[in-house]
Amino acid sequence: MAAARLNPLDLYDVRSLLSDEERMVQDAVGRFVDEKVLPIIGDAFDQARFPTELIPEIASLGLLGATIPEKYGCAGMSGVSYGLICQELERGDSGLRSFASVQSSLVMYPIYAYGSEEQRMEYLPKMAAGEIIGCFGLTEPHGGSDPANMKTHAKKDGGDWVINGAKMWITNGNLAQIAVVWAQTEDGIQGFIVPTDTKGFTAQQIHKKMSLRASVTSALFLDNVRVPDANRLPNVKGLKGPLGCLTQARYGITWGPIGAAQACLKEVIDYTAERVLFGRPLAANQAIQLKLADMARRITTAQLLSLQLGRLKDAGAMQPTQVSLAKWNNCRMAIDIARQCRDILGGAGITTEHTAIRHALNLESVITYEGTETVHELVVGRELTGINAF
Ligand code: TGC
Ligand code: FAD
Repeated sequence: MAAARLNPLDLYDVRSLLSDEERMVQDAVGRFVDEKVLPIIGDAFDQARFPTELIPEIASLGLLGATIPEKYGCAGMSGVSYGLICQELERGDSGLRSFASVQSSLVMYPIYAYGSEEQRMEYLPKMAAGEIIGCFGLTEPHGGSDPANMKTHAKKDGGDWVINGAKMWITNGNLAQIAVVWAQTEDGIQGFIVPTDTKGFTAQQIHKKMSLRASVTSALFLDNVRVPDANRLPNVKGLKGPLGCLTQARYGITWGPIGAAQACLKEVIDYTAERVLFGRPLAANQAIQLKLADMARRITTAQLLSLQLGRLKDAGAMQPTQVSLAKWNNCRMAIDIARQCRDILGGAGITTEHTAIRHALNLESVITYEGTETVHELVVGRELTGINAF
C-alpha cells in the first residue's frame, strides 16, 4: 500500500504540535489571506500601495497586539499564535506582516511593557481596534545598525520635553497617528509617544522602493517637537528599551519568512508539474527535484526552529541570541528559496503574475531590517566567544 502523501509545506507535521487554539488562529488568518489578500496584493505591490482597506478586518480578527492581555482590548494569545499570524500574513506579503509587526511589537508592546497604566488605557484598545496606527522611530540616517550612536535628543523644558532629530526608513510613518520616538536624554535613551500632528513633526514618504512596495516607509523629522512628560514611557531607560521591542518583533519575523517561502515552494511545485520541456514535466528532472527537496528541508528546519523559540517565549525563557539565530537562519532560508523559485519559473518569474519575485524583493528588506544578517551573525558570535566584535 502506498504511504499517505505528506504535506509538502509541512513535511514534519509541525501543525500537529500546535494547540487547538493555535490551529484555529492559523486557519482564520490563512482564510483571510487566501480570500482577501492574495486577490489584491500583486496589484497593490505594482502600484506601491499599502492596502489600508484591510486594516478593519485585520483588527477584527484580533491580529493587532495579539499577545497583550484582554484587559487592554487585545486578544491575549500565546507567542506561538502571534508567530502563526506573522507566518500567514507574510504568506500573503511581507508588507502586511510588517504593518502588524510594527503596530503590535514595536508600538503596542513598548506602551504595554514600559508605559504607565494611563498610557496603556489611552492607546492600547484603540490600537487593537485599528483606530490608531503607530510607527517606531529608532533608525537614523547615519547608520541603523548602531542605534547607541543616536543623534535625536530630547531636552526637559519645565513639564515638557523638546525633541529634535531625524529618523529614517520608518514603516507606517505616513499612516501613523502616533510615533514611538527614541531619543537621547541626560538620563540615557528614552521613548516618547509623539502624536504625528504635533507641531514640528513631519513624515515624508520614501518612494522608488523595489522592495516592500505594498508598505508605507517614511523619513521622520522632529523640529522642536514639544510633548508633555506624560508622553514619556516612564518604565525604561537606556538602549535596552528599544532593543527589548526589537526582540519581540524579531521573534515574529522568524515566523514570517516561513510563510513567504511556503508560498514560493507551493507555486513551483504546481508549475513544474504542469510545464513540459524536453517531453517530460519539469518536475521529472533530478536537477529540479534536488532543488525542491532542499527547499522543503530548509522550510522544515525553520518551522521547528520558530516553534521551539515560541515555546521558549511562552515559558518566559527566550533569549535574544536565540532570536538572532532564528531571524538570521529563516530570512536567509526564505530569500534563497524565493530567488531559486524565480529562476525555476523562467521568464514567467519576472512578473508579479507569479509571487516569487515579489517575495524575493520583499525579503531584501526583511533580511536587512530588525538587524541585518551580519548583525545577527555577530550577536551569535559574541555569545559563542564572549568577545564583542561590534
Ligand atoms: P548592548 O551593549 O549589546 O546592549 C545594550 C543593552 O541592551 C540589552 N540588550 C537587549 N535587550 C533586549 N533585547 C535585545 N535583543 C538586546 N540586546 C541587548 C543589553 O543587555 C544591555 O542592557 P543593559 O541593562 O546592560 O544596559 O548594545 P550594543 O550597542 O552592543 O548592541 C549591539 C547591537 C548591534 C546588537 C544592537 O545595536 C542592534 O541590535 N543593532 C541593530 C539595530 C536594529 O535592529 N534596528 C532595527 C530598527 S527597527 C526596524 O527595523 C523595524 S522594521 C519593522 C517592520 O517593518 O517589520
Ligand atoms: P547600516 O547600519 O549602515 O549597515 C550597512 C551595512 O553594513 C550592512 O550590510 C550591515 O550588515 C553592515 N554592517 C554594519 N555593522 C557592521 C559590522 N560591525 N561589521 C560588518 N558589517 C557591518 N527602522 C526603524 O527604526 N523603524 C522602522 O519601522 C523601520 N522599518 C524599516 C522598513 C524598511 C523597508 C527598511 C529597509 C528598513 C527599516 N528600518 C526601520 C531600518 C532598518 O532597521 C535598518 O535599515 C537596519 O537596521 C540597517 O541599518 P542601515 O540601513 O542604516 O544600514
